[in-house]
Amino acid sequence: MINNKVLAIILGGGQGSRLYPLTKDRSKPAVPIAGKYRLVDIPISNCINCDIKRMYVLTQFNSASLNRHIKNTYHFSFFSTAFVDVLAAEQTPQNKTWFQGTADAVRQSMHHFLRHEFDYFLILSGDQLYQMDYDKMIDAHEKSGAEISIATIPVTAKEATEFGILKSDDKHTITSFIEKPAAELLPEWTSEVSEDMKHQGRNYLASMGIYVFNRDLLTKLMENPDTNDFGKEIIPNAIDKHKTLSYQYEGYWTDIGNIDSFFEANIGLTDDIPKFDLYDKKKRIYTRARMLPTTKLSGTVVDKSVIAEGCIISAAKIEKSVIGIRSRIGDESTVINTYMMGSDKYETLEEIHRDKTEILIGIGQRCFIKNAIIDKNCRIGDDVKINGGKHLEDTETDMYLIKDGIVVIKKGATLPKKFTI
Ligand code: ADQ
Ligand code: ADP
Repeated sequence: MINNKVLAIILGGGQGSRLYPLTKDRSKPAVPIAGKYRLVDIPISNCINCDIKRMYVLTQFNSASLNRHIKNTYHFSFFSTAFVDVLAAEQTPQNKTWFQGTADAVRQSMHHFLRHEFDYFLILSGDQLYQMDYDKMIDAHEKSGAEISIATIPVTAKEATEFGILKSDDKHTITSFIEKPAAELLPEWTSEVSEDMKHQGRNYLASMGIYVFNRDLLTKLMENPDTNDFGKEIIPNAIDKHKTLSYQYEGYWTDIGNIDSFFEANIGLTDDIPKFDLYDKKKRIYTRARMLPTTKLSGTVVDKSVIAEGCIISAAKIEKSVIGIRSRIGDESTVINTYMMGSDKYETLEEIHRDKTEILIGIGQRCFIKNAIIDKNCRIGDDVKINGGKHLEDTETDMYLIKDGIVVIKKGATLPKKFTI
């Protein structure tokens, strides 16, 4: 089944600077999460789960890894009109610049979208972790007679300054909107929320950056070349002129746009009952089927961790960590509170001898690694110690970056034996 009323646009990221260095060599949607997925798998899976099967992923730069992932993962029937297409910022005779913002990205790709038949644009962010049934939002949009709907969620005062904050009337029509208000302005922006939300101190209604637009309206709004951003311009300008519905959601939703929230979201998967449920049969998260062998563990005490397929592990201890595909961790090593993304390939004995490789891909022996993100294909020598935490200052070298106490080892970096951070 395909929902023929909706065309989904996934905003795959601008410069991706807040997720640097994970976005150094890849576009944001291609950043690996949860040991075996990519960021873009989240909105794509949410769409597939409600039969929205025509999707464009807009990204600022074309990465081979994103294209390969999409091409190898999302195959629909030969007879179906379903597709997932990546549109990277392209220079055309009319447009010599990159996307100037989220609305500009949509504007520059409008000619691709309007070739299709549909009634509603569903605009999604590419850097959020959540499972949502967009069908219900589209239904509410239709029933209310709104021209725009914004998915909203109650947030705390601390979070409110990071989001678009709005107020709505008793019919959930949005009456005012402010993008990322300064803390001093917050007292004017509280909303009526449920008892449960009030109890959690979540008194502000935030935009989740998920929008439904009637096709004709967005087409018209995109004709104004001076508006570049949904949050800063399109939405605040539109609410007075076009009925805009607040579609309130209270499930788990988190923005994973920076290193800290990205790390927390991944490590959160190791909780006894994670807020993000990868085991829900009806809300599946899809990714590339890689046909990897099972994981082999020997002599390792594993506590509260998730381990992807194809790993070879003989560490002493793995605790509260997410270990990605094809990871190799050597004898007597300890890994705590760490997200290891894994690697793209196994090194064969032949290759190791031929290249006289001293430090193999993965984590060597007797290492101690805590509070770190290890990007793909890193080579961590024996006796390396990484002790991340707030005691470390933000810094960057060729091999790693430290941000908010989290040590991020860059993709493909080699840490020599006994290296200490
Ligand atoms: P932000 O997340 O700060 O706020 P923005 O930086 O515009 O907004 O990003 C929205 C999404 O678009 C992200 O997934 C981002 O990666 C992507 N994006 C940004 N620039 C892009 C570009 N040039 N090309 C393609 N994709 C791009 C927005 C809203 C707030 C709302 C929060 C909720 O503006 O009102 O509260 O989302 O997270
Ligand atoms: P994963 O999703 O498993 O992380 P990637 O898409 O990053 O995989 O690819 C893993 C490895 O396999 C990379 O080293 C890449 O070069 C190689 N690879 C995968 N698919 C292809 C392909 N179609 N053509 C060439 N190389 C590929």
